[in-house]
Amino acid sequence: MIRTGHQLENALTLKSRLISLYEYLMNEQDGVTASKVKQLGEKLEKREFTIAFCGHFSAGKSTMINTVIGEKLLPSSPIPTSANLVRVKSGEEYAKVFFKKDQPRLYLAPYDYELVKNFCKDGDQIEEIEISHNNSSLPENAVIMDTPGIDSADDAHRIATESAIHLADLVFYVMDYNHVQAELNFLFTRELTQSGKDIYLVINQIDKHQEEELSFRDFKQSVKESFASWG
Ligand SMILES: Nc1nc2c(ncn2[C@@H]2O[C@H](COP(=O)(O)OP(=O)(O)O)[C@@H](O)[C@H]2O)c(=O)[nH]1
Ligand SMILES: [Mg+2]
Repeated sequence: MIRTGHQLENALTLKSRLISLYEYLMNEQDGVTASKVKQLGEKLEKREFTIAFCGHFSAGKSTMINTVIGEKLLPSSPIPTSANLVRVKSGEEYAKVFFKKDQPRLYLAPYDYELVKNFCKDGDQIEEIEISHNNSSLPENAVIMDTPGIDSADDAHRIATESAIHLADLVFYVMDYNHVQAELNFLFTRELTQSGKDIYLVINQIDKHQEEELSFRDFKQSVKESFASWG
């Protein structure tokens, strides 16, 4: 990649804006938003490009991410799990686990992959997991986020505002073929679109389509119309 003088200037301007914003928010005693701004600054520093996968439990997010990475790093299960936030990136091999109450723990390779996979499913005690993998097909500086499953309007709002979505450059919203027209999907998509996110809708588990029940053309048309009717 070639960085032009223009891009460099933009990054510097952005950095100084983030610093001013951070100072302003701290003065206003809004530590929560300030810490999000700080995370954005760190992301800018590392030149990270982040892709978030969001969606209902069992839509197939983790399976899809494993396919992209080229390895079964994340647990995928037919039983809906209250998973936590998992960040996957390429680099030296380690896993870092952030607990809700305890200090974070770092697992250096060779570590117990099954243990870390189980941590990924523990949404009660664990806040976030960072997995760095040296054999992934992810480009350097790219980060993939697997977000907790959405199961209610409250979840949709929480994931959109409280999780790490502010760090996402791109959002893939994954839906199961059989649940595309759920109200939750429209709510979440609208909330993210209104906050200015680039969001791509992914209809997964397309093998469930039965052409004799409904033609693919009609299916596609009705999905387009429904999303359009929600703006
Ligand atoms: N039929 C079908 N099943 C899938 C597909 N993708 C994933 N699954 C299954 O759906 C279940 C949930 O997948 P998972 O990746 O854990 O979903 P997540 O909760 O969104 O992360 C698992 O049993 C997967 O094997 C697909 O394209 N077609
Ligand atoms: Mg999952």
